[in-house]
Amino acid sequence: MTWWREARFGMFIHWGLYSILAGEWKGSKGHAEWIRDTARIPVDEYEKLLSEFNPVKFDAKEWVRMAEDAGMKYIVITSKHHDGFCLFDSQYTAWDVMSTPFKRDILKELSDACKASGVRFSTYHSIMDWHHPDYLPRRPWEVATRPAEGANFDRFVEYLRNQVTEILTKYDPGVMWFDGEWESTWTHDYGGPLYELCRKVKPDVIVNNRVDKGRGGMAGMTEGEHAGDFGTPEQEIPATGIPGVDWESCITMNRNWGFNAEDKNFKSTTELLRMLCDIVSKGGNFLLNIGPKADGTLPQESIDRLREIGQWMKVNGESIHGTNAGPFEPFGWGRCTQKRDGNDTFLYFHVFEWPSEGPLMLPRFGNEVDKVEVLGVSSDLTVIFGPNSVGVSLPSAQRDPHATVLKVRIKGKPIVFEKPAVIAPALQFVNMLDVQLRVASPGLKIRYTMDGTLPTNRSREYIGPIRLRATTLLRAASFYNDELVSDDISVRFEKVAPWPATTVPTTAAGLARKKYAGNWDKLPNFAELTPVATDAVGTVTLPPPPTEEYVAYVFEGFLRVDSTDAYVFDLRSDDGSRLEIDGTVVVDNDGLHSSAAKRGVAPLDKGLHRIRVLWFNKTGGADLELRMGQIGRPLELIPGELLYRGG
Ligand code: H79
Repeated sequence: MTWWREARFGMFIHWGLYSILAGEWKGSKGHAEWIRDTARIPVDEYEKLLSEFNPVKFDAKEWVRMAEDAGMKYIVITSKHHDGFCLFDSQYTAWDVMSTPFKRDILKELSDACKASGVRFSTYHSIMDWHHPDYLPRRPWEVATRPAEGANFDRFVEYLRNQVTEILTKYDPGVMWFDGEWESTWTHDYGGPLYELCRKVKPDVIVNNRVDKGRGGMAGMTEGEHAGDFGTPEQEIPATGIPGVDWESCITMNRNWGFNAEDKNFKSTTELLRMLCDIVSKGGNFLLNIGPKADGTLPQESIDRLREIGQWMKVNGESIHGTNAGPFEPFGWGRCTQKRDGNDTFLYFHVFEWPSEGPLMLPRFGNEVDKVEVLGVSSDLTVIFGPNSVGVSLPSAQRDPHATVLKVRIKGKPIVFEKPAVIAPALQFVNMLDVQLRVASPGLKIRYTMDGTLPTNRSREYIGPIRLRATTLLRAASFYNDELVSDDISVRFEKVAPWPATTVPTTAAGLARKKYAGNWDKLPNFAELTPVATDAVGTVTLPPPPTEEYVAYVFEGFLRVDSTDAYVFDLRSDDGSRLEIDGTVVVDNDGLHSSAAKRGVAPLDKGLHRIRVLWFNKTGGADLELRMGQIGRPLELIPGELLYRGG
């Protein structure tokens, strides 16, 4: 991952037959790379585009030069998008660029041009394929005109794997960027092996998380045990980074991925550069998309922005390339990245907004400052040092309208005056609760109180988990050299009475399960519905595949707990679900979503408790998993021996 982490900035290229249509089909506008689906173009009509694809102005070296000049370290181009058309010379299909008048292997030309530059070549390859006869499912609107009879998905997977091998061996991509993995036909049993295949054919290739089924919606981060080397937020930037987790936000320059002649909603150069600073300050990569035109040139707006981005990067690129997430939370006025320099550290502050009056005050930190400079400006900087504080003034003429970069060299690793984080399994408990406090920064002491007062430098120092046995207001703050240097945190932990157990005259093992049919966007009111089937199951489980759609299940019975305590429940589902215990909602995970987990706590007396799990699926992937654990202990799937049906 080393080169990829250092790169921080890449170019996404969406190019294919759809670029010819430029977003319009028979007067219907607003489309792009999805046009065959969104404008419902029959496959035989779409195929006619083959004879029109002739991008005579395409110049691989020129594209790579534009990326390189913009400070981008890699390009990711669509080897194949959802329409199935291949921009490369594939021995496995004629639905490729060699069947067009152009007859030039675009991937080969770009891969070669990259080799002669500082830009790495990479490919985007769609799993979903609306052209291959064996791909399933069909688009809903063409089920009648393109019947699925005779289609064999396993044969499609073989085609996919053959092409992936072909791309890896012929074009040497640094990243294999999969997409279109969300349809129900693509499962973990295909995703895991496809990742393995990439690794086997090209051991150093980096594979995104859309190879498998672990992507959590558009937020893009991997959930559960799934393959993939990095998360893929799409059209969004996470609120915070996650230490040790690799991710890349892919974002369009206007509103569309593929070329749309009417889409003039381009983000400004300033906006794009600030997005870059924001992403890198959180430890991510920025994959900025362009949608070339059918003649092989880029929209002028994209050319202009790439050039302006490049001018900024030429001066300020060192604050991006090879840097890591900054040690501070985002500021109202800008962002911060950092780079190690031996035992010392460079902090790069990206200043978006200067104060209307007076110096810009940097966040307080504990390190000695070696040097402060402005990238691209040799003089005119005024620096005011106070106790653990640095103020900076720069005449407005010297400021960069996109982002001015202050490069600050400090001794050692950053000592950030951050408030402690609280780590606790729940806010409620029955017997006792162990609470941990943590700061990431070296050199800080945490002090805390349990009587509601603000911690002072005489309060108790945190050295290990605090065991609570009664309702407590815990307050804590960070101290440096015995001085209070952070805001304080204050959390109330409550000792609660357990819910009484019920008695049931007779019981049988397992849960009663009722099945309902319907088209819902959230859990319906089951009291008004009649089940279409009823059975009994050992645990909270859905029927084995094939995945059912437009369906809901309700599990009902009793849960046995063997000691009186607070219990944590983790309910994962795709789509929505809810857990009720003794008639109270403990976890609400309702709504249309891909696989996502939520937690809740229930204080329970030793004995039997009524349990109800409600779940529904509209379309696509489906799962349901209920874990529980005594507070402070690991969570496990609820075993059958703890579940009973009423007598
Ligand atoms: O290639 C570009 C788009 O054409 C493609 N990805 C980018 C990089 C793309 N296809 N579809 N979408 C983007 C949006 C689709 C979102 C959804 Fe889902 C698919 C909503 C429900 C299924 C995946 C699973 C995202 C949320 C849940």
